Amino acid sequence: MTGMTPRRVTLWSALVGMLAGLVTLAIAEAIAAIMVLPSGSPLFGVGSFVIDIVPGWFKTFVIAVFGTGDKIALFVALGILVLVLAVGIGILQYRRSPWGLVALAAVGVVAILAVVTRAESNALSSIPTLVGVVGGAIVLRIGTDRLHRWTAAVASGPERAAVTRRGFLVMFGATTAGAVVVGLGARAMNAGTTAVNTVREALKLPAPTTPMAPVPAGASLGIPGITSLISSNETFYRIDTALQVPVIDADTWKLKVTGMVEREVEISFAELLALPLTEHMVTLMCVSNEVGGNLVGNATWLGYPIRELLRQAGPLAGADMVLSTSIDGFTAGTPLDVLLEEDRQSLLAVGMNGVPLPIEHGFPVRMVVPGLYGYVSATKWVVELTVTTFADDMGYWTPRGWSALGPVKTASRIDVLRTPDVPGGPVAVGGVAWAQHRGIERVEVRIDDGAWHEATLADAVSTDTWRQWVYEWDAPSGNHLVAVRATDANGDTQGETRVPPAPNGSEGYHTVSVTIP
Ligand SMILES: Nc1nc2c(c(=O)[nH]1)N[C@H]1C(S)=C(S)[C@@H](COP(=O)(O)O)O[C@H]1N2
Ligand SMILES: [Mo]
Repeated sequence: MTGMTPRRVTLWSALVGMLAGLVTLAIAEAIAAIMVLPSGSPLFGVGSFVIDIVPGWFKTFVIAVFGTGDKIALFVALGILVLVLAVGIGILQYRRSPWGLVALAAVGVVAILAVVTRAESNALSSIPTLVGVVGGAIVLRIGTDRLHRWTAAVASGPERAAVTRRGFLVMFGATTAGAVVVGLGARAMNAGTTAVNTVREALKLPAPTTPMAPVPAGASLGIPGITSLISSNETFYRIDTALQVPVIDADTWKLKVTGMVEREVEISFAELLALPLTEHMVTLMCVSNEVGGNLVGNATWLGYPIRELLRQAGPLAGADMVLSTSIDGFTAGTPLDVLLEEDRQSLLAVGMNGVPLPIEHGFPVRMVVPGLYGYVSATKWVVELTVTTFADDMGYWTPRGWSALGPVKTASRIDVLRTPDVPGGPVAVGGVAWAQHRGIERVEVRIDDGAWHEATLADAVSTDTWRQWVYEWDAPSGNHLVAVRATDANGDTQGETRVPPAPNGSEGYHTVSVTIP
């Protein structure tokens, strides 16, 4: 059956268009799922765009006709629209290449406009549709070319026709199967994320029983360019091993305290929220941060002291580590004595900067321990605390070349070096410095090979947060090297010798070169 009637060719070109549409949507859904960005889904974006622009009387009419099935009716209508467009694009590309591609791009632009104008969208929301359209265009192009090859080969005899036919059908079948599997899987994930996000957004966190002391007005220097005291949840750095961020239903979440304990403890999310919660500002940091890097952020956390939960379980003598486990299998090993310290606010956090933890930062519950790098303490999506020993257990990163213990090293960073508005005027050099749980006592700046000059420090919020600093420099013209170093409250100055992040944190002075006109 290698003969090709014009009708059959049109049918196949329409099917190629449908496949291109399917691939576009499948890729877009998959990328939205990987980015934990359900608002990036073109189906969702266009659907919600239609709901917004449809006139009120029409909405009333649709609801009157379809009742609670109104959303389904919308998606059926959208599905028909996509189908018609895809068929048209496929036929167009076959008959008038490259106009099918142009039409696909135009549809893509409209979909992206719909997506990025949604209230839930952010700067990255256009990416899934964009990449999806590129993928769809490639399939449209290749599929149409193979179809041309097949139809052209029909004239060269049955053998050649059979080969080209197989080439087309294999490509078509394999791509269809892949797109269906990826698309359905990703759509299910996005739907799940949307559902959890809806619950998350509706969640009202209780007020802290132990609020933190008011932040001193002098904790921010108000100098443009210096990292703001509090990192927003949107810009807070994110580090994890999760290819697909765990999306946890808070209603079914449970935390177990097990291992070397007198009695196992289990707690639900509702029970956790009902406990007296503590609010505390902590600068969290990644051990992988290079000197001058930005894998560090500061937030106000709301949570229940881990020490209280551990006390309830009653750690047995001989235990010296708590292995916290994430729902995705990641683990961190934290010294038991650190978690039990009375004056260290190690929290099972539920809130970040006044809202429930964002999904990618550990919703519904994560750990935050002041003074330790994230990889040994800050387990997101935490579901189990096992009281154990360093001799018996290891956190995820320890067998991978990172130290079992991870106290944060004192560090300082230059964020801004603002040249004067008038030539010869002072230059503001500023940034942040941190030595979590010890506190920053002094920050100094060195120009070229000169002496160290003490910078002005912003007021400290506590020893657990970074401090802004600024130094006014009467800069002579020319090229200069500006270096910064910090000293913690124990009087220990950060090391000058450069040390890479592995195995237990980078060291060295952050140095910036500048040309003063
Ligand atoms: N479940 C889980 N929790 C995790 C990690 C991870 O890979 N998986 N990474 C840790 C590391 S290395 C760091 S630095 C912090 C980062 O937290 P953030 O992404 O909220 O900034 O999370 C920690 N918690
Ligand atoms: Mo990290």
